[in-house]
Amino acid sequence: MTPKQQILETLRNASAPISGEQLSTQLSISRTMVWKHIQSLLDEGYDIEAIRKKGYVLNKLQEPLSENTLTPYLETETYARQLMILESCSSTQKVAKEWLVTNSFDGMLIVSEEQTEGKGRLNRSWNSTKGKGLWMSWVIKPAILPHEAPPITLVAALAIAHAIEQITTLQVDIKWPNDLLIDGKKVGGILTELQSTPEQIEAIILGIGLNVNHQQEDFEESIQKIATSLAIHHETPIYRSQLLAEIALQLEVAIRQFEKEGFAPFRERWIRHSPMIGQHVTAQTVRETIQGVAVGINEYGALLVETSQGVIPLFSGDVTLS
Ligand code: BT5
Repeated sequence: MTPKQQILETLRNASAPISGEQLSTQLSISRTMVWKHIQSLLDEGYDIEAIRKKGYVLNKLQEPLSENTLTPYLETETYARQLMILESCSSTQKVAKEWLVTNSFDGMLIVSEEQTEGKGRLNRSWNSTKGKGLWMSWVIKPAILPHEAPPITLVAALAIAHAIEQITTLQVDIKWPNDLLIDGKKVGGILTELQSTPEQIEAIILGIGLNVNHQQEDFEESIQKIATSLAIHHETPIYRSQLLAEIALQLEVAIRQFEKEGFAPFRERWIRHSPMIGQHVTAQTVRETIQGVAVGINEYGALLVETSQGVIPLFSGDVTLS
């Protein structure tokens, strides 16, 4: 470890301010060198406060994502064991696709502090404010057949909801197929892209956007009314590295189970997380508008809508309460 990394590590583990003198003695370097390293950390985006007569305090919550901050929390076998952390990119989905041209790893994580062209489904845009959220793509290679892939989005949504509940105790709802909601507002979204031949899956790129430490004004004007973040509903800000490691774990556990047992063991839990079940809905698909009551979900992850013409399974689309 370099002296700069040692300073960071000491501040990260400290429960009280650490003085320049303490750091200088501990690392056997001059006070001037300590000061220079602190300046350099500030330049890198670390939020370090110098409290008069007491010392330095690192604000972990504003800490940029890094392998150093993530690894101590990571409990997975393969997920996030290879990773790329970017300061900025167009879209982590795009970076993942480029990476896949010459690489292969089940559980590769690409995460960026900012996306300039973040994407939702149907090429909609995804607002990805710098440093506030988790904008990430997971490259996974589950041992399933291409036609078995659709419920992956629902399994991922459950895993993320579970991870959030573990770290924050917030209650997260899932809106079919890919929205995570808190109090009816969107806190996250999932974009699942499949690379496969008719016979086998080459990779699934699971794009996840999660609003973590935003205040309401951090969102673009156009989504102010529909978007929310975890921090808006939580008393204290959330340490993104810890949350990311928990998401990695819950995703890995869920996808492994899905590979072996399919969607059946997730179905009940998914329904419990989805307040829309039992409600009158309007579903907009690429081809038509369907009205009816959302009555459940089948083993392929299709939403079942009871209409005057009978129960219709919905494989894609946008659903709103009517
Ligand atoms: C989604 O699409 O919800 C999928 C979003 C996936 C984003 C991730 S971020 C990492 C990875 N890289 C990418 O480029 N994408 C993935 P959809 O259901 O189509 O919802 C899109 C709609 O959500 C937009 O039209 C807005 O109305 C709204 N929206 C955009 N940004 C938002 C945000 N930050 N929070 C809440 N809602 C947002």
